[in-house]
Amino acid sequence: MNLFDDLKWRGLIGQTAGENIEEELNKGNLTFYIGVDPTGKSIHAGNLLAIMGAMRLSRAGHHPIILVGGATGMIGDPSGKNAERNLLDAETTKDNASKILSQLKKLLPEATFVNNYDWTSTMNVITYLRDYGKLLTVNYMLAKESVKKRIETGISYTEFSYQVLQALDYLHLYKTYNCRLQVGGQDQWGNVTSGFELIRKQYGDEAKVYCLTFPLLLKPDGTKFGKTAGGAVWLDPELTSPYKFYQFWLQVSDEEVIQRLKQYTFLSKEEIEAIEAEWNERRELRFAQKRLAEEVTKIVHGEDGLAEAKRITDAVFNGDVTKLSKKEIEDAFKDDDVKEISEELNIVDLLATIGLLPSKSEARKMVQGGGISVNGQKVTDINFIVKKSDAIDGVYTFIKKGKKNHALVKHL
Ligand code: 629
Repeated sequence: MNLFDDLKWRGLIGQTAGENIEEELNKGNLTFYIGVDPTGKSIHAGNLLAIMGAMRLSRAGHHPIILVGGATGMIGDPSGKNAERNLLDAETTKDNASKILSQLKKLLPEATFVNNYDWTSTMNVITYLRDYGKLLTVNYMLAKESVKKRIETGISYTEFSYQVLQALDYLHLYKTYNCRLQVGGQDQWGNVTSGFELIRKQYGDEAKVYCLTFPLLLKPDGTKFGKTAGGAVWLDPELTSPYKFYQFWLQVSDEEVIQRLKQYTFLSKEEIEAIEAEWNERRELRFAQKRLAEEVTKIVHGEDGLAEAKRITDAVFNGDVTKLSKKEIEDAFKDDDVKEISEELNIVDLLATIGLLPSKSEARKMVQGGGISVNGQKVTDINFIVKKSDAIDGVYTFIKKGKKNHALVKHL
């Protein structure tokens, strides 16, 4: 399948600009770019879609430039935001930029990396206003979604100008690298086309430049994909452990899973169709979710990260958490509520105290019925004392109720 049809099949073609973009994409050999602002310490699952879009273009024979927005990160993109952003200082931006850069280098080692601070910080204000400001009208800029929706509530001149900086980047990369395509998520459409406009104002309509955005699909309930109760799903293993990352993909709903396989893996149409067929035989086995989680975790955390995620998953859901270290347990349960206790209780009192069972009598029944295990050992004696000295690393006791429910007790 050619690149354009593949992107279309995956639902990754949002909006496009430029004549015959389909042909150009299928031909290969275009230099293109995507920008990321260092407004946070890490890329997250939401951004990953567009980054993987860039990886797809690269694999199809185009040449990626990754721009880190050292300058734009200090201004603040109003796209997709309802209110003015807080300004980040130079040091935070720089620190974020180096972290994001090393993540991107792992995903796209073949790319050329640039930072717009290099050409933006040295630009003279007279040049900015005379040479470039004249090429974009305020009327054009006001018509952008990112600006329009802030007209009532207000937008600073700073954020209003953001699109000009991004446009200047595209122009700069066009001149310097013959970069002729900018890609980004759907929210970037306004900024991406400002650059397209600026290049064509300067070089005429013959300039063969293009824009492509990837649609950001929402979850069935209308909320953004890539967030959990604990917040965003980050690529940085310090912020979201490979185990939690893997779990996030494992929990994708049946409604969405095939779509996410198309968007977030490099599996072919044939492979995805085969997965879908197998999954459809017994959806409750979550075969498609498992393949999705494996593929994305491997892309982001490598084989080692995937192995770690699977080992912890196995210990938590099927086996024995005593095989895990204190750090792995803390990692695995970081966003869950860990029940803290300061006294040694018998199993029945403990189960009721931490709320794993609604009452002592139900707790007693459950223990006697063989439904409870403590640190991987079945406990049927209702007088069993859960001791701190028996805890994993002297801190954690893992209690399992039936097959699916569990609680982690932290001894104070
Ligand atoms: C200068 C800065 C450029 C080109 C792009 C940029 C960054 C851009 C932006 N992008 C988002 C970000 O950095 O803000 N103005 O968080 C984010 N992007 C990935 C996708 C996105 C977008 O990194 O494009 O749509 C999220 O999926 O929001 O010359």
